Amino acid sequence: MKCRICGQPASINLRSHKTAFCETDFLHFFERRVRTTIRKYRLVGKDDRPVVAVSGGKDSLSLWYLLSRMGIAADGIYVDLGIGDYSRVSLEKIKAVADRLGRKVFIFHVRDIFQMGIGEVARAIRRVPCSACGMIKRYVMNRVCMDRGYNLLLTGHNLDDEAAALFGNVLYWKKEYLWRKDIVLEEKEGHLSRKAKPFFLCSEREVAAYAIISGIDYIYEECPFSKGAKTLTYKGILGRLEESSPGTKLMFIKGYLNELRQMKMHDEAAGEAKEVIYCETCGYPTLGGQCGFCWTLKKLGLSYRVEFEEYG
Ligand code: Q46
Ligand code: ZN
Repeated sequence: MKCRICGQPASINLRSHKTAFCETDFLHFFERRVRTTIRKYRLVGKDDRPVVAVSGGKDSLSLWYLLSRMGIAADGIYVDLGIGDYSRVSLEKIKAVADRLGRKVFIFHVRDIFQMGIGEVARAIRRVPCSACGMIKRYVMNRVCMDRGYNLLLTGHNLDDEAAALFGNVLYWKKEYLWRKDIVLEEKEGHLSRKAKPFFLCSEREVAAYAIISGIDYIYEECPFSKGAKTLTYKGILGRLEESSPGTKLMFIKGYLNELRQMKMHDEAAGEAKEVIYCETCGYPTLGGQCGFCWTLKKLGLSYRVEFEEYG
């Protein structure tokens, strides 16, 4: 197979786009697509002060690197979950990219604040690790935005992540989550910062190829708590569908975005604003009383404290 642009032997075959590229032309193709997505959905404006949620994996580190190549200067934020070597190696990879880009990274150490790792925190509050982790990460990321003057949080979620999550929400008709996902979430929805996902329409395989070709050293291991996660099963099912009908995942997600746009326009026209309640301890949006973060600290007998190590 030959590269569509230069005719040299192709290194990556993109069946969902019915095309193939050599390494150099793939990089241009990928960056152009992300740039188009950012413009089309107005993910980053010239007055924005963005921060990237980095995990040490290919998605977030690639995003951080690509933004820098586009001239979008963004610092990073990492939540160190205190999971042994996994967290330690992740942080090493993040610091290497921070050095390469000349950017700063804020590091929140779960063990410093909660005096235990995420697995033990989850057990203490009787939640599964991923649920405790999600709650703490969301809180900490918003805190960095509020305290350090960032107005936009960018994450590396890719097409496969979003398609798997949507598939799960549709399969079990989780209406409370179904229409919450979006490529960009405005702050008026109860979020303290805008949130955007520039890789929403890029597959995991494309992002991995971009990372490898760009020489980004990322952590290959998955978080040990991801083992047995349902989203991995959904990814497998969608992967098989994609194999027999290339482009299915992209159609699924684009169709969802179109439906969502129409619903949001309808809601705005009907003036259906939802009331937001704020945590009585820290002021974070919550369902009532204390937010999950403050409640967890209280449950563990700890006082409210949020601190970050700053690197770079
Ligand atoms: S949620 Fe769960 Fe991930 Fe947190 S505990 Fe690990 S697998 S890192 S995206
Ligand atoms: Zn709170």
